[in-house]
Amino acid sequence: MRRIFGSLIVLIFLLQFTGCLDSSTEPDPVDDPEDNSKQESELLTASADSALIAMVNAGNVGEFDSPDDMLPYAQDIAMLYKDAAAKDPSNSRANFGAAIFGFQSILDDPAMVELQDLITSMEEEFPDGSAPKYVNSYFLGGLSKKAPDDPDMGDPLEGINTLMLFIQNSLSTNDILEFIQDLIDSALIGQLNESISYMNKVHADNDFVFLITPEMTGEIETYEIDLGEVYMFSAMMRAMRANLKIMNAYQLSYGSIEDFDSEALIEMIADQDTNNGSFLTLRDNTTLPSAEQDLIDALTMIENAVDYIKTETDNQDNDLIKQGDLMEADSEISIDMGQDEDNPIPLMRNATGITDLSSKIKTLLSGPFDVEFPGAITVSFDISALLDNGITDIKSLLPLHEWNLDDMDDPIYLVDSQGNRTQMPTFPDPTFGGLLPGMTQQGIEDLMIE
Ligand SMILES: [Ca+2]
Ligand SMILES: [Ca+2]
Repeated sequence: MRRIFGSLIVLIFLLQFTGCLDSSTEPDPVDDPEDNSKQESELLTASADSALIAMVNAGNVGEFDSPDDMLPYAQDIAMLYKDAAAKDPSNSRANFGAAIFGFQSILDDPAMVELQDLITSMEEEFPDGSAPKYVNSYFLGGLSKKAPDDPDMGDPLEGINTLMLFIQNSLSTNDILEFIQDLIDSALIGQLNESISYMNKVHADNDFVFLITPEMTGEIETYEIDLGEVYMFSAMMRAMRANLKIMNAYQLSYGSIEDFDSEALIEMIADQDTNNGSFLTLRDNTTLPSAEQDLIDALTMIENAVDYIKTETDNQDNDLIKQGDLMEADSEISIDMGQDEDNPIPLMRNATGITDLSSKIKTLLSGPFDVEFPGAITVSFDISALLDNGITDIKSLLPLHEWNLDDMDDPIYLVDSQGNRTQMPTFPDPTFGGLLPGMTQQGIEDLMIE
């Protein structure tokens, strides 16, 4: 998780370049209250810009030993941009700064603080050679400084058990998976909601420009960010939010952990399965459809970026994304996909460039499409059915089966529709909630044989 915090900070650091001093719009001295707000907004924006330069300079002189040292700066910068955006919602520079620097507030989310504390306490709690070292090293790789090359790492199951109990007793909820899902909702998706809403306001300003000055980078060049890059940021944010929503759409919690071992896990899953538990059920009816919309919107943002950049008339030397970059990408796509007659998805063949590729992916997301399998079998897929809540309980898709918990060596077996043991899985819903429209049990068997 530290690595994720680190990446976020690095992202913030990279995006800091977007906040150079570019106070091209001097506030006009007027006494209209609305203009006063505009003026205050401009002043706050200028303060945020200065704070940004201060942060970069502090970093440049080696003041930051760790990303945490940057946080106070980032907090100030975010607050100033947000205040400026609140004073004047049409201040696109303030909205842009608030969208980018708002991400630091993820670290202030109470659940995130709790998780950071947990990780810190974990590293202190388990000395080298303890059983959870195995878990630390392999399952949480990167979190732990302990090396995974110690031959005596202990029994992995014992390690998991100890670690799970430790986590359970350390968190405010004793269910780590529920905790993580809530954390993703509140901290990550919550912040993306906020940043996307700030960024939407920037889109309205067709003349939006940020210059990344040498003062910001210590380099000789000046770089320019305009709506072309802004649309790309917006696309990335929507794609990230869609991924998080999809990850978080189903209930992953299967209950709290009394004594975590493989038998207990199997018993819990069997209990969830036979008693219609909430494990792997849809958490609500809005998340997946809104993820689908985010994906489509992300593609639209990419198309907007391409449209904007292609019609730019200014000198492209200083642009982060240049017209030439897009032409190169277009020609690579048309060469690659033009030669790709073996692509199993006929719809995806012969894309002519970024915009065409984007529109093809939108089609994939919006309804059924064919996929060709060996043996001249064509199967229809419909991702949109899943994103339209086609599956409310993933457990209900499992092939017909019986639990046999008296024999933990063989606790589950497949049955056919008559209840007899079988090797060939029998699917209660061969369409998998509409993902495979028109699919039949026979169709699946044909595919498995092929
Ligand atoms: Ca330019
Ligand atoms: Ca540009």
